[in-house]
Amino acid sequence: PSETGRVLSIQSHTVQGYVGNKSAVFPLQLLGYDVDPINSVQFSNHTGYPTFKGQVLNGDQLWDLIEGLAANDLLYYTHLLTGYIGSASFLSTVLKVVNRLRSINPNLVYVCDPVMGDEGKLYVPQDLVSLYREKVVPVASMLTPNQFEVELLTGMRVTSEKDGLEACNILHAAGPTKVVITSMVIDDKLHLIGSHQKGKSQTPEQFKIVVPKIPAYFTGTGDLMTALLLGWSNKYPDDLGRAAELAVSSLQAVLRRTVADYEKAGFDPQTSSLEIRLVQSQEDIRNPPIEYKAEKF
Ligand code: ATP
Ligand code: PLP
Ligand code: PXL
Repeated sequence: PSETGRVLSIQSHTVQGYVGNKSAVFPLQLLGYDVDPINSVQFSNHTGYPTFKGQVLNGDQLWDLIEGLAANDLLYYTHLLTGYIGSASFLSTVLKVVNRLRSINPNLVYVCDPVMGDEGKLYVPQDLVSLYREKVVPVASMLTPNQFEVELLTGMRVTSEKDGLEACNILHAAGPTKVVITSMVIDDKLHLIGSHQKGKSQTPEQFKIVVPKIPAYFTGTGDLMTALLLGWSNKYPDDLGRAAELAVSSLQAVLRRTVADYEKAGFDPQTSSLEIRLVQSQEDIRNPPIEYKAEKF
């Protein structure tokens, strides 16, 4: 594995529980990265709980932090990572951040999880969809949509592996050289589809990883997955399949531990959304035994 880097991670912060930066910063640090978090919100807990309290950072406040870093020559980053973003104005400022970071490091890798919804339901304002499609996708280096998000970005229905591969090709043509559809449900199993276009007008290298669906509902797993994909794909820049095997194997180990720990404590893991057991899973993050293999198309 090669060099690590310095990551600017613009994501949610929750006081309790693991979503957004709480789910991404620690794993990236374990993999050896310097991670500088900007908290796009600070909430008591994630929004899936009955209530939450807290504050939202606006675009001007984000830009203020960037100016502060710039004034001290602290804007050199190898990677920018973004996840859930709640408003078009904040996302527009993120676009300004991408340009600013690339003016300092033209090789900046922008890893974007275009969080918009899941299972046919949008949980961001509608005006974010066209902004992601028209402005964000073209500047992203790696994109990690789920099945629903890939449909929103390409305008096509994506229900089979073949659709997924075609959607990846459409997204490559729009910008990102690496695309990972983090989950598609096919026959009750979860399929991850990965695609790496190594050169302009080259045929992408494509693969899938199939995992069984665990009968429980987790929050923050998408954020963890994107962080792990950033971490491993930078260590294996020419082998996205290998990077995805490592990320998936870590993630599944975390999820198994999470379910086991809830059961030990006497909770039924099917009754509510589970907080992932991140701190307890350090070894599975640093050194994941590969249990799930990438199958080439
Ligand atoms: P996004 O953050 O873009 O909305 P997403 O919807 O894919 O991403 P999740 O559904 O949280 O995010 O899934 C992230 C990863 O976690 C996937 O690769 C999936 O395989 C894994 N995962 C999530 N839930 C389960 C589950 N119940 N059983 C097995 N794996 C799961
Ligand atoms: N539900 C709501 C209301 C959200 O805001 C988010 C944010 O991303 C999610 C679910 C998704 O969580 P995950 O990243 O685990 O898919
Ligand atoms: O990506 C998950 C996420 C991020 N940020 C906030 C959330 C959630 C999931 O519920 O509530 C604030």
